[in-house]
Amino acid sequence: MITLYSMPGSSATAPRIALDEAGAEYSMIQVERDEAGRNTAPDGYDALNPMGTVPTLVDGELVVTEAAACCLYIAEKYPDAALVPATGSDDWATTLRWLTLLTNTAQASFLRWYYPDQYTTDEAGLAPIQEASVAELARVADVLAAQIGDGPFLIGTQFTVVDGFLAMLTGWSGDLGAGSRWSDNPTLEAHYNAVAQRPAAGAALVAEGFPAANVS
Ligand SMILES: N[C@@H](CCC(=O)N[C@@H](CS)C(=O)NCC(=O)O)C(=O)O
Repeated sequence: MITLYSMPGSSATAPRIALDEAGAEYSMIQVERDEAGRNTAPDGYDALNPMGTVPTLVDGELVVTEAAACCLYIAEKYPDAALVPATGSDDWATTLRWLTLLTNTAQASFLRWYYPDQYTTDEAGLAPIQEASVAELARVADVLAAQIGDGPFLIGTQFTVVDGFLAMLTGWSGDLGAGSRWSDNPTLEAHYNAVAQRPAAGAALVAEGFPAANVS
């Protein structure tokens, strides 16, 4: 059975949505934080995930880290759930395109906003790093909204693991405050609601501390 190592509302949300959409049986182990905000991972966790971050997915002997990789692994393991388009199709390539943008540009930018101290040793540099992240995230939001168009999902009417990933990031963007929230964009708000209205994905989002559909 699969085990997902997680922290509430973390990058593990995207693979959790994928597991729930697939109807997979799995267990979750929470990686806690100490008073200083650092992970206090269970013994042996660093051997599973040398970066010390969440998520980590363990399936028998297999260990998968990186939220995007976990999502793709789940999609391939549960083909009946159709959580990615057929391998090699145009939609599959497009799905990889947006998942890659979400993880290596958007998610990375959010992590710089959340943890600016990991990107500079200069106290005065913290605020500028966050400001640059907010600006980059605004650009990405516009690009994503243009891709979604009438949607409701990133590649039209098929829900994929990338939509769960995007809903997670839209949930995070609430922390950026009014004016910078991705849900301030009507297209991204409609996208979030379309994901949150799905019984499995919606329940996972709420369980991770994100808003239910149509909560403003
Ligand atoms: N690229 C990694 C990023 C993982 C990551 O940075 N996760 C955060 C939580 S969202 C984390 O575990 N941070 C370490 C900490 O909070 O101590 C992934 O996608 O899995």
